[in-house]
Amino acid sequence: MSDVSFIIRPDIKEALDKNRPVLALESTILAHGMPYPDNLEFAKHAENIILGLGVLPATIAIINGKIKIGLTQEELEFVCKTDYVYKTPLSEISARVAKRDSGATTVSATMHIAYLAGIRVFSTGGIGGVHRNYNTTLDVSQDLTALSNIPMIVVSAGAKVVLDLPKTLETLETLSISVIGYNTSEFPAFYYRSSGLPINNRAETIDEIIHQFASMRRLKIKSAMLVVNPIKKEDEIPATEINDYLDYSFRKAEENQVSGKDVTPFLLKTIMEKSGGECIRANKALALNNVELGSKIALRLFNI
Ligand code: PSU
Ligand code: MN
Repeated sequence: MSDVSFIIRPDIKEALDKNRPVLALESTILAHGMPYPDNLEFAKHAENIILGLGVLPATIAIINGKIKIGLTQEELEFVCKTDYVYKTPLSEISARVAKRDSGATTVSATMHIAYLAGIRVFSTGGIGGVHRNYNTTLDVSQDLTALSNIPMIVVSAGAKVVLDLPKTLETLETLSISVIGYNTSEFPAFYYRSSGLPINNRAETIDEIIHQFASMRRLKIKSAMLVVNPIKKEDEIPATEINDYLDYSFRKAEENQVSGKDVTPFLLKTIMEKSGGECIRANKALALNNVELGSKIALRLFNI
């Protein structure tokens, strides 16, 4: 075998060796989920929140074929500014490495790399899931299959609202993924708190999350624990407003014949433009909220 390029920033390596808390972060949300400079502002704000809580942020990306765990400031800027950074799901990590390309890792790819490095907690914005036009496209995100066989804690504000949320929730169940509502009994709808879809496992405290995860590990359950953390009330956008933006974005996607892995970034971009920046603000706010919860989970996890 030739080289497996896998570079952990030295401070993160040391923290993992000494069993200190580390929180994984993805890079697709930066390269393909938000425009520049919002993405860079968000990335810096997220890292500051995590560091402030005494946890090390480990953003994961592929830079010129090297898998990086923990980016330098320059690398972070590169990922946020450069338009030839490929959106990279788990199935495409090997292609990016072999071709010496740069790639922004999605939830599925980030989970795989983080787990390999010994990181147990990961915060994102919203996971991918079953797309609304599933019946004709069979489009289901690799995030769901990754969640079904990588045993770590993933914190998200539910699945992105551009998806079919009832089908996504059903599929999470089919794939044996434990969904825990953090102070909620409903699956959150990304930009707003309440989807109307009940979930029956609610945790009031971080301790409850830790205990359930510890029990999953003892039972050798291979799937992830998906902690769903609704956007804060003051940051949410009403469902009616979002539905208008969604109708417009779906129409635009059809007109432009957008397909495959371009669908999610296209829809998010169109919604963000149509809402005049309101959805960017909400997306940042929900992702920062997840980063805060993920850090607190990481702190407790490394203390048990
Ligand atoms: N959360 C966000 N914005 C994003 C994403 C998540 O707030 O852009 C990304 C994640 O990387 C996720 C991906 O894995 O969208 C899902 O893409 P797809 O539907 O093509 O699997
Ligand atoms: Mn897809």
